[in-house]
Amino acid sequence: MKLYKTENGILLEKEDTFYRLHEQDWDLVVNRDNLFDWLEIQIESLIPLTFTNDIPMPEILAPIGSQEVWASGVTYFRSRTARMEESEMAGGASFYDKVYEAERPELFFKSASWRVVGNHGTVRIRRDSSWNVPEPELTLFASESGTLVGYTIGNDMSSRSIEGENPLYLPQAKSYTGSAALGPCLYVPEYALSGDTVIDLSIVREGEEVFNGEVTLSQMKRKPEELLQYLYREMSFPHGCYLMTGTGIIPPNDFTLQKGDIVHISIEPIGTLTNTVG
Ligand code: DO4
Ligand code: MG
Repeated sequence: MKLYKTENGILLEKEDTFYRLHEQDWDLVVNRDNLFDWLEIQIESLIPLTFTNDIPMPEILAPIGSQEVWASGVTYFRSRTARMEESEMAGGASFYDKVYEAERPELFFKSASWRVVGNHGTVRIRRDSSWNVPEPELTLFASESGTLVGYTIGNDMSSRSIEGENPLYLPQAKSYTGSAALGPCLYVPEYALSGDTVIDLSIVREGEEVFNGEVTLSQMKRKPEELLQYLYREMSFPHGCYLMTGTGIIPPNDFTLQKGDIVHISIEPIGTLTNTVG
């Protein structure tokens, strides 16, 4: 099942049919350990909606209320190698190698909810950054107790030039206006996503695809539960929390995003997150 936050309230989609939930407070709806079962019960008393030209589907917003967005780093071999290359001159290479092998993962704060961009929103590259990429990431949603209850698609927009200059600049490379996108929905499955789930990234410039890459979840070194366990160790999240799980797709080193590029990130059961670089 999929939950959409829209300009006209919270919609539930099951098998291509949409319903409007009775409960319309996003934080109350999503923050429950048994979210899938609760939605199954809700649907029994909901009326199917029909969208037409006269009554179109309302605009979809980022699937977030009061939740924070955190992110994981260097969870794929490809990410480890790319970071080692970009920070070689700064002497930062060994940090990335070590964190890839270490028991403790890299976790960092990515965004407050109000700064998150939704599907079809505009993401940004920093004006003081010369080398920029989108990072397509499976994004977990966990309830207050740390239970994984759903997924969305995340774009961890990043400055490789700033991060590569000095690893201590990571917060500036990762967190700025327009650097975090989530959507299109919160996907709430009965069972966890399997390792053969594919993440696909396509970057389109002036109508031409300039980069395409894909990776499967099985290539991630860490388990989602392991990342959440570390995140929740010494931190409380009263409304639940989103956690991006790191990127396994990084364009070649001579690639940088340009204004006007369109970034599509698809994860089959969840959908596609599309953002324009502004
Ligand atoms: O170590 C820096 C950030 C890594 C990251 O964002 C990723 O691997 O996705
Ligand atoms: Mg990332």
